[in-house]
Amino acid sequence: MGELKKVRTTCRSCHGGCGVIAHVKDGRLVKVEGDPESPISHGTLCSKCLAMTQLVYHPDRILHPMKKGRSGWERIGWDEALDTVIEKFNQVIDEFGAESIVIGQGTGRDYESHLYRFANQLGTPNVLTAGHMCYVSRVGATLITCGNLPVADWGGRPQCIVMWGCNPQWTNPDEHKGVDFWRAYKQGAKLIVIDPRRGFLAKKADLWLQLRPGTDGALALGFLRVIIEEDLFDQEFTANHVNGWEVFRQMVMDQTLDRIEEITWVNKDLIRRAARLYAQTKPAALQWGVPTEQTNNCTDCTRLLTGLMALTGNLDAPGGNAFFVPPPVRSVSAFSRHKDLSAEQRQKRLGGDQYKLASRVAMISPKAAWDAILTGEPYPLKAGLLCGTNPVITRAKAGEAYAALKKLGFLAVIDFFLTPTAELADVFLPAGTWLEQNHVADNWKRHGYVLARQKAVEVEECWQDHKIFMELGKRMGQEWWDTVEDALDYLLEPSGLTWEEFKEKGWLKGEQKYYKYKENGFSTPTGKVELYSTVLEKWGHDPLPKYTEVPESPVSSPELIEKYPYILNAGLRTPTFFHSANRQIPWLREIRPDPIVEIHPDTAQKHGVQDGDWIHIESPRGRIKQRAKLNDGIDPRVIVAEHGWWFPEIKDEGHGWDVSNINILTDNDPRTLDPVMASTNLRACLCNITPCREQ
Ligand SMILES: Nc1nc2c(c(=O)[nH]1)N[C@H]1C(S)=C(S)[C@@H](COP(=O)(O)OP(=O)(O)OC[C@H]3O[C@@H](n4cnc5c(=O)[nH]c(N)nc54)[C@H](O)[C@@H]3O)O[C@H]1N2
Ligand SMILES: Nc1nc2c(c(=O)[nH]1)N[C@H]1C(S)=C(S)[C@@H](COP(=O)(O)OP(=O)(O)OC[C@H]3O[C@@H](n4cnc5c(=O)[nH]c(N)nc54)[C@H](O)[C@@H]3O)O[C@H]1N2
Ligand code: SF4
Ligand SMILES: [Mo]
Repeated sequence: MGELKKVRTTCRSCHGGCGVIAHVKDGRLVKVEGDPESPISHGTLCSKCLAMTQLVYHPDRILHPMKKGRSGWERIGWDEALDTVIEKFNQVIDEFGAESIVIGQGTGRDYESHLYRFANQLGTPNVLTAGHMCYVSRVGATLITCGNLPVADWGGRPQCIVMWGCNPQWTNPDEHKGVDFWRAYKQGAKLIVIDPRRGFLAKKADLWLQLRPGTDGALALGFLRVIIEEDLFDQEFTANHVNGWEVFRQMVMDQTLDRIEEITWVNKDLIRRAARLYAQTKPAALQWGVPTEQTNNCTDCTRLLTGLMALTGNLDAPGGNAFFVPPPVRSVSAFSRHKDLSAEQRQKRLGGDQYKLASRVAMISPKAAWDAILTGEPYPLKAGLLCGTNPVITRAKAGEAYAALKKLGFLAVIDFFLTPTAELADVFLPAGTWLEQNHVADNWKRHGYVLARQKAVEVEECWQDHKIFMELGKRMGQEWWDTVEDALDYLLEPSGLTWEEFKEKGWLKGEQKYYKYKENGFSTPTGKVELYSTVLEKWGHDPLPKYTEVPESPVSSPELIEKYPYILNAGLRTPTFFHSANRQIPWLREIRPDPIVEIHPDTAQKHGVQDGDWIHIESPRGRIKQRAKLNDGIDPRVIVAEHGWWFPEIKDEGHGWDVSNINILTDNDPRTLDPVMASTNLRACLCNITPCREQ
């Protein structure tokens, strides 16, 4: 019997951060448990992490590099795999230029520092992430508005919490985990929930505003109207720290609550009560969720919500929305060497002229990538490397994503499993999970912490992503370090700690200070909160935020209503799955075996649908099927569907990618995207439902 070893590390089965004690016996992970000393999770863990023993040793997991030959996938060694990628990349660079290579990742996974460093040294401006519709969009819009991302300060004891399209009990998004919100709530804070669906928090809320999906920008204008009209705003703050206060105030006063009620479906008296409660309770924290970004209103909505924090004096206030001070380590952007990308290459960024904010935060929209592959315009993409992303399932208009990736001349994918996206690749590189890596975790977040993630186990030939980027880069003559740990020493250098010292310590926290603007102003061109944006004005866009009607809605597309009478709200997270991941993990799949679409009982009755029936959901882009669950907590005009579905148990190449994949139905037409960020309308398009004949 081997000895039991306990390794303190940090989870990353979602955006990560929870402290874990990994139990290892004979080099094998046998169990994970929560670390009670973690400042992020205080000993709690969720089902995704608890099932890691099943993911790490899953029989379908790919444990060695592979290349696609005539008769399918063939096992190869790392040398051959890396050389194949490099050879192809060099060929494309010689013939077409480095910009014809696309490097991509999905949601935040703690390796963007390495991915961007690789891409920048390669010389390609074309990095594809999920950031256009998630988080980076929030960071980009707040950078130009108030210089940094304001994060709900749960530790500062907010007395009022506005949960604006966020469900942290299930999603534990980004910075702080749901447990910190919960602690703040339990201390007696008032709760306002803004959500089209009556979920766990809406049931607990003092006020629940059940808005029409996608109309958050209009509702924010309604809040602002009440706060300004009733003089509930912080006069000192607006007089001294807001750029364009007078024009902004006038624009808001031009809105009427009757009109806002009509747009949002929220009763105007309820808007008034909620705005008063938020503005009159100090301090108050507003937690925004990703649905506010997955619209054509992404940038403006984020700016309006920032306006609410600013007007009520909650910006950088304890218990409000703070700018957390990072610990002294190198930032992702310092590590990434964005300077290495020449101005000439930067100018070639796909869609850069059009989506200026996306370009400023160094990424492209998926639509621009698919167009370049499918049409060769403005120039062709010829090769790609995708790490930890499954665009065939997770990007809008999945049929187009599939066609483009299938056509791409050469594709390498880094993942654990042969997903529908990985099946389209020429080379597969097997990644190590977070239990198989050393890293300074959470360094991309803005909560003021970095956390030690240390290797607990090694599994066959799998490499941690960071190492893959380093080894590819070194073979292309790029500047890297000998080992992953050497690179971590560099990341940690400003703290005076080495990786070995840091991993013993476990975590570092920046020294928090509030109201920094009182000394230094805000990091914007005017030093003020730019509710009137000088940056957007320079780019030729409206400097004032506004609400623009959702492009496919009962209001903007009356011609579609007869055929597609319902609003499809696609992408509700569920606790056990992370986007397209985990469908093959027995413990997790057992909890939620089928893709679920929620419909109101009245709507179900109209279509002769019973709870549990399979139904077809159809939009102008296509048709899929999911299993109906009746829910009277949604509006009868709204359909709420899960995203991320494919079926690993279907053993052909497609793994059922087009059976229940809700993104077959969503759209990416440029006319429907956010004009500066290219955000996609994932949470509001039109659809119809019909019962499936075959159940
Ligand atoms: N309709 C609709 N679509 C959506 C959304 C929605 O709300 N509605 N949400 C969107 C949002 S917010 C996001 S962020 C995107 C996410 O989009 P993606 O990031 O593309 O989605 P995932 O399914 O999380 O990632 C896919 C792959 O990463 C692999 N993976 C996990 N961890 C690692 C790792 O450490 N290394 C490597 N190499 N691979 C790893 C998994 O096995 C999985 O196959 O989806 C978006 N899609
Ligand atoms: N278990 C699990 N956790 C995850 C993920 C996952 O796939 N699974 N994904 C991760 C990722 S990448 C992200 S971005 C985060 C997102 O996490 P959150 O920001 O919490 O986003 P969601 O859970 O998609 O939606 C939050 C709430 O918004 C409501 N909502 C839907 N449409 C609208 C709308 O138009 N307006 C408003 N105001 N509310 C709306 C939903 O009903 C839901 O209750 O979660 C992360 N955590
Ligand atoms: S919430 Fe995220 S970081 Fe925490 S245990 Fe679950 S998957 Fe891991
Ligand atoms: Mo996301």
